[in-house]
Amino acid sequence: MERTFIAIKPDGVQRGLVGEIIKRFEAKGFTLVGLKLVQVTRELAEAHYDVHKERPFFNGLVDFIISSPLVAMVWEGEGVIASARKLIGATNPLTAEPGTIRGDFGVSVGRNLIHGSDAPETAQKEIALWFTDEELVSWEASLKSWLVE
Ligand code: D4T
Repeated sequence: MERTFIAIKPDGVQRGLVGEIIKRFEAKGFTLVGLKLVQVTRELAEAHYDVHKERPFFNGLVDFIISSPLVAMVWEGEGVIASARKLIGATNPLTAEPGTIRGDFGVSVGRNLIHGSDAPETAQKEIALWFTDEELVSWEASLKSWLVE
């Protein structure tokens, strides 16, 4: 079953949006298989955003990610990677559609509340970067037969 890495960034935690954000993934019908509050090290933040290391916003982004705790999660479900990106909305919250997390709660690209893996390869890489196998729990929701044919 497909899995994706989702992080509620420090602004989402500081603004008290953890419950609201988790609620949306639960309500959609995805299954939470990993969850932890993390004070991220600079090393981990740089590894996570390695693909952006030449971009002008890289240092500010890393400083932001390590400025306060974030909530790291793994969610499971059919099509969860692409669907999570839709729930999250466009990178710039000002252009993100209303109804998406960024569209409903954000105004700035540098404070866009949440991260979600953008493809199967990145999901796999990010899950391995943020979680050990022991931290992930495989379980079947009793609601499953009411969510999936
Ligand atoms: P993430 O990776 O956080 O889910 O965001 P996106 O996938 O939607 O967008 P991204 O990889 O292009 O950007 C990564 C991260 O950098 C911040 N950012 C981005 C920023 O601070 N300034 C910028 O100009 C851009 C493009 C926001 C998300």
